[in-house]
Amino acid sequence: MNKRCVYGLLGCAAWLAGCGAPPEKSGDQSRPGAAGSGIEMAAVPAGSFAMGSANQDEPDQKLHQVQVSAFFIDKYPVTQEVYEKWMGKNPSLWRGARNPVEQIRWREAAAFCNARSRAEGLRLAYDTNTWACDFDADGYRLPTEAEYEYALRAGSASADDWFGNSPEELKRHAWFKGNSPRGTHPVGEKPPNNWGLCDMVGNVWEWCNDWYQQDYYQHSPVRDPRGPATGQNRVVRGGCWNSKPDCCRAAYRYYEMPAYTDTCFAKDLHGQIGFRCVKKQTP
Ligand SMILES: [Ca+2]
Repeated sequence: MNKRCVYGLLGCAAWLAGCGAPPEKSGDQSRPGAAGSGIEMAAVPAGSFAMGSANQDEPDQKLHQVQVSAFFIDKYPVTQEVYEKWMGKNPSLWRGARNPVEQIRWREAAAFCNARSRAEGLRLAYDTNTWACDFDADGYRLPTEAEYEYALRAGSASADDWFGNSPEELKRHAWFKGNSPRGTHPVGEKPPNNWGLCDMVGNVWEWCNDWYQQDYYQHSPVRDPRGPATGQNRVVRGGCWNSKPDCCRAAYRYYEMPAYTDTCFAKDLHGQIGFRCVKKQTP
């Protein structure tokens, strides 16, 4: 990854970008009828895809073939109303019930996954002492970096995003710096991708489960890569409301310290990292 998309103020990693989905009149991510806790999810089929970029200027994005097992993923980033309902607080800077929750640490996102699993009687994915992820558990967890890119691309062979790479299409499909100069937007305002997922590009960066390692793609397994065993930073993906177009590419890798809430010193550049959950599909 490179940090050229970052606005480094006072050494703080600044963030960027935006995207959206189908108008949801009821607007309630937790409405009855959705699976489990009422949060709408989509079924992502097993498959393989070309992960990364052919661009030689991106040394951490080496193009390689990856196989991904089937999983479920939230249709939207976790909203503020849902996070507050489950966790009893809302740390977000850009307030709005349907806006993505932001300004939460990686561990807080993992804790939300556990709370959701507990409420549904599922086996917790995260050990609350080590925060290691149990991929065999049927409970909720954060997506792997490979799952995120696979779900974002949604079967498209486009080198960039599922909607192609034109600036106009990016404006139509995502909230990013080009159309969202200040803050997040309610989830689902931009069109979904082919698998029904909204805001995968833009609006908020989204925490992934993986530790970030620049050369990980050089030696990662073909099947269900889960990131290096340890690291200092966790991967974030998809770009945010303050991102330049390059950071909104499906292959673009970014990262942050897991203890960081994204509240850096740069005023108006806060509130850029959110998350969504996945869970395994049991045969
Ligand atoms: Ca996003």
